[in-house]
Amino acid sequence: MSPTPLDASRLTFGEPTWHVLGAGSLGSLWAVRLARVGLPVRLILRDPQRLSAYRCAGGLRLVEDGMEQLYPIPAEIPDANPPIRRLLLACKAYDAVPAVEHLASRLALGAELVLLQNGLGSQDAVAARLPGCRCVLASTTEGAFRDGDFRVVFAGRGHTWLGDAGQPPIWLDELSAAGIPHAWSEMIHGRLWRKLALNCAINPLTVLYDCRNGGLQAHAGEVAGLCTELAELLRHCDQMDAAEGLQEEVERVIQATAANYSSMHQDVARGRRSEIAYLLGHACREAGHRKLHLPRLKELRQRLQRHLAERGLPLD
Ligand code: NAD
Ligand code: KPL
Repeated sequence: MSPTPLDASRLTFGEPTWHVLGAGSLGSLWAVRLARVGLPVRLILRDPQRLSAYRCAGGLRLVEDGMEQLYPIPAEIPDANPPIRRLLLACKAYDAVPAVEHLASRLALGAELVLLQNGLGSQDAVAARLPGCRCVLASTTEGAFRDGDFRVVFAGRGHTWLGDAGQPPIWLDELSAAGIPHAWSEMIHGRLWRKLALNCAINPLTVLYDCRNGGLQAHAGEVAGLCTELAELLRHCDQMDAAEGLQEEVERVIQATAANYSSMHQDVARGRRSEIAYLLGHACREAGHRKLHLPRLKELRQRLQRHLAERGLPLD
């Protein structure tokens, strides 16, 4: 979808700025698309060193359809002064709570946050720390990666589902104007659970077998066993729709992404922390709370943790 320049007459005076925390892959992708249709955007970078590196770089570079463009979006550090009314939290799940704790004093009462984290667990932890704010959950199939400092490649067109228990927010119009394909979902938890289950069935095995997603076709029985247990967990978590046809979708995703390395495989191969605690860890904790016996999932988590420990990576 190509972006539509925003009709400035639709912007009311004092339209909240989109603060974007995390100038990584998805944060940059969102910041650029919002800024280039004239919406107010400010990046929040980790510290003064990152801010000065950003200023030296002259802005964010986005590579889209093979073309690179520079976007000099204003940036600041978390300790800056202006209050925040709208925040896109675009960091990894394990960074979400420390990031909002650092910003808490700047968040206006009733501030709205979009939580872009994969998996489950970080969203509730963030919301619990910000009782006066609205936390909208997001699940996306868009793909982007960093191939340099403040340089991001838009690698895969996709869709983002957003939702919470309330009514759709008015700023969805701004996402449309910015060409960010999205839909409001009253079943956002179901979507996040389904994605979590897909990630649990695929990502850890690609790490353990050191293979691309397609390599799991040689381990179809193991994948099927995991899907049986994941579907049982989803049903016990009242996610009937998310449990439906899980194994078939996992097989389809393995086939459709056969040439790709999963995100967890990429993290581990680069010696980076994985989001295991919010994927397999969350699944195992929820099974434990419900006293469910899911031996394959439990064993998979133990194998993955041993593998991470051998490489000196965090187990959670
Ligand atoms: P990323 O690592 O590329 O970017 C995260 C950025 O947040 C980094 O630049 C990091 O320095 C920054 N950050 C962390 N804590 C911060 C803080 N306190 N203050 C300022 N900056 C801080 O991560 P990503 O790939 O954009 O992923 C974000 C989330 O989206 C993850 O949960 C990921 O699983 C999910 N996701 C990513 C993709 C993708 O294609 N990249 C697709 C689907 C889902
Ligand atoms: O979401 C993915 C990931 O790698 O995290 C899948 C769908 C498994 C594709 O690799």
